[in-house]
Amino acid sequence: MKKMLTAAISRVLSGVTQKPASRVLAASCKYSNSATFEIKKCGLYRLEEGPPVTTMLTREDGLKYYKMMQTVRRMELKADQLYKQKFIRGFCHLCDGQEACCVGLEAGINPTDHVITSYRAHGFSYTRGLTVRSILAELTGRRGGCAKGKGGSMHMYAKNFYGGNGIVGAQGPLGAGVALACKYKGNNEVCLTLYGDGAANQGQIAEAYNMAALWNLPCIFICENNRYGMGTSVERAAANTDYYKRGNFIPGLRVDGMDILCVREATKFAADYCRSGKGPILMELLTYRYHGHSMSDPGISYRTREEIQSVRSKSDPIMLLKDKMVNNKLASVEELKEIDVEVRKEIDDAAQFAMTDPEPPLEELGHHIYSSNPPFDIRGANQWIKFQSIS
Ligand SMILES: Cc1ncc(C[n+]2csc(CCOP(=O)(O)OP(=O)(O)O)c2C)c(N)n1
Ligand SMILES: [Mg+2]
Repeated sequence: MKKMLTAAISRVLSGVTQKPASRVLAASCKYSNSATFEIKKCGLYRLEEGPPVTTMLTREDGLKYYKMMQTVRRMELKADQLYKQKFIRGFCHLCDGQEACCVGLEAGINPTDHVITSYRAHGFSYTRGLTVRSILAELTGRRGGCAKGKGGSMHMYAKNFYGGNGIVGAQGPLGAGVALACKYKGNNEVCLTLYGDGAANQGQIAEAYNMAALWNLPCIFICENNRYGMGTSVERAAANTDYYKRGNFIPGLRVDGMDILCVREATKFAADYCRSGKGPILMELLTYRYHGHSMSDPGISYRTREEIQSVRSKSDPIMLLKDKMVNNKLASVEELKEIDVEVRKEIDDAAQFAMTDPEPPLEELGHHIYSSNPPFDIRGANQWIKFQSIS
């Protein structure tokens, strides 16, 4: 009897400790297909109604968002490492901490809609469809990079993604222009025009608001308020830190930019608003960057380590989604860990490619200046150096 009992206990224990694939499969039957969540109410400006305060998350979408956010996080951490190893040179602005913004915005629009952003563009490049490989190879200036190694950190482009813009605020008028094209073509598409809290103080942003409102353009202006423009806090830079009200005549939403579900719902609301022909709308996403402004900024001279730590421990976007999914049986901790392992492998493979792919040959320096044009000569650093521009 005692022997039988011992054997039974050991069977049970071995089932707990070893975890073959069949067990994971059996466990998946215990998952819920979806769950409903209460989300934070958005601040509203010139709007009677805002996005819903409850939303449904399917297990499938939850797993997809988790993997995408984790990929962006790991890709940025790898970029940090490659930069320190001098594989990446020049400017490099990382977006870890802000993952719920790029992933949540993409979840609220269609791939046929349009996105334009600032130099903090790696996450958007990925969510708009570029591979990690082509992004990291662009950072290291290699041939297989998404801009053939000639754009670098700030100049990545994809279908319906217009970069990657190094001049603070310059993408504001361009985004309004893309929205004008949507309206002109009557295709019911919208343009997400992103800028930072620092850029929000620029004149050209106000000019873009004005034209977009005058012409009723389907433009969603999105201020990613990560609390700092370089080393200057929003309180020191802006007379009015309610960025969602700064469109004056344009309605606005203030959104919890650390909660992917809030971002998704607000984006759907804003896109519906634009598609119904009401003109532009503004969203302020409250978020935070863990890294300094760029790789040359350690990011701790104008803010405390405690502040960064407190955001990490209380409102990390990946942790928030993970908790929601696990507490509502949409996924298990083990399953999410398996995703982490997969993501790490993808990033490591991509980094290997980015370090070993050759640089583009010098003769190609002048190529692709225009997307379609007959070849023409261009001057190099002096009049005797000539390159060819070939589209
Ligand atoms: C027209 C112009 N002015 C100044 C700069 C230098 N600059 C680069 S980033 C930056 C701060 C922008 O901060 P914010 O808009 O909050 O974006 P974040 O970096 O926080 O994403 C400044 C002043 C620039 N690139 N372009
Ligand atoms: Mg900022």
